[in-house]
Amino acid sequence: LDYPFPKGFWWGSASSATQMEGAASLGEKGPNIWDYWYETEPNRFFQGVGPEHTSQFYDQYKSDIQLMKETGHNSFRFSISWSRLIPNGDGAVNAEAVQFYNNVIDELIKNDIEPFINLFHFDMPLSMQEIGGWESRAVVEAYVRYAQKCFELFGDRIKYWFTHNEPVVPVEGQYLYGFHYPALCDFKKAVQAAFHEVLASAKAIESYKKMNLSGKIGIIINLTPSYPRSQHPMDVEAANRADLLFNRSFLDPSVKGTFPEELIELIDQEGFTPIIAGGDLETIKENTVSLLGINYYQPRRVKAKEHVPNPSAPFLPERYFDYYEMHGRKMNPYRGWEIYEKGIYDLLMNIKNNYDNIDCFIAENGMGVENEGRFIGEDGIIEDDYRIDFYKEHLKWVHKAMEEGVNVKGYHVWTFMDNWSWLNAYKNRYGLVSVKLEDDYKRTIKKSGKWFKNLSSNNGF
Ligand code: BGP
Repeated sequence: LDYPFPKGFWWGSASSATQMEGAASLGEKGPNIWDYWYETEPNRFFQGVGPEHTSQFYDQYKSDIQLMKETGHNSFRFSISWSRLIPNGDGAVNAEAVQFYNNVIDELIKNDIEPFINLFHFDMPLSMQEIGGWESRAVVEAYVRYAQKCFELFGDRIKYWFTHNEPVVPVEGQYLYGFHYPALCDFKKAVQAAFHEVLASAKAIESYKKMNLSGKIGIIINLTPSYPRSQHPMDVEAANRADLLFNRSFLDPSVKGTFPEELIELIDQEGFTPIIAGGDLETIKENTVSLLGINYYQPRRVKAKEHVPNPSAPFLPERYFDYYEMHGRKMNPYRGWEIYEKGIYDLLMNIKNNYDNIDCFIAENGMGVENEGRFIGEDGIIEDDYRIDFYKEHLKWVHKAMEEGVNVKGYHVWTFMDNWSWLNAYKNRYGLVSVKLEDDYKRTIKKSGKWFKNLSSNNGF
């Protein structure tokens, strides 16, 4: 093996409830913002395919878990749907949901696949959004009760918990750029929502610790390393600001228990200081994560602003920097995101050097492809060599970071099987396993799924 990985390394994938369960209105399940948004605007992003029709894991979890085995999973991350478990967001628990998640957990364990549970993956219960979503303090408290319920119900078997997936994304989507309901554009609300997510995470960690269970609890953050166009101090400063706003806003409080001073100054100076209750900052300080999941897709290429921003335009992070298209950058030809493999190494080294070398793992990394059916070979399987190359090239850099001392515990791809995307339903496919919607959601392992099995069995490549 050119790239061996240590014994016990986690190989697997990540997923989320809304994107793969289907059964969105089954039984007592309450609506979340996606059910509602789809119902009211089915063609805004979703091309007429809604959460009801996501990959049917709810019905097929048993055979899907067999496919996880066949594709070499020794671990699997899924999220609990808050509105399935607690239909009103706060209060009574749905017994059918408890049964479902118990079944999934037990089936995974029976098949030697370690279940990793994430508590929040973009799917705010509608009743909670109606009282303000992450902007509202009451929702923080309801989330903590929901988290506690999950620890009580499943904490005997779950060793790895996560409070959020990509907490910056609901802030961007709901409060800045309009791609999650209610699609507002309000920087002040965005700051309050971000603060509440950080607080909710710390409070969930606090209640987990009080229960004296033996697992670890962490958070999953998407990191987009910011690269300046040049070493000119203004470009460097622009990249620093993008890093503060998009990465360090969650990374620092989650791992170090404090917000960066420079970020606080920036927010205060613009008049966006959030409401912070007495004791909140202490709660955040005392309840940092013991494991960090990192999602990596692409870097951020940043330059200093070239034009004075129009003061009457809505205030967005881009007030502080511009993006630029780096000459010669490598693009994913089948979707449009930049591919920069070394970014994964740079961000891991940053964790080692500036975040106490906390235990971490790659919690999502993957390549979306449009019209993937065009790559079906004669044997009827998708020959996704581009995806195998993508994984290999990233894993080489992960390996190098580990050789240099970063505590990386595993590598999870996005995702196990093709699933529904928040922005474009089934347009971009990511799975190790394909899902054919028009053929009763038929699953077929792709070439990358077979490759992943070898990767995991050999513990390297
Ligand atoms: C991450 C999310 C996932 C997933 C992925 C791919 O940010 O955690 O939920 O959707 O991105 O993105 P997309 O589906 O938009 O192509």
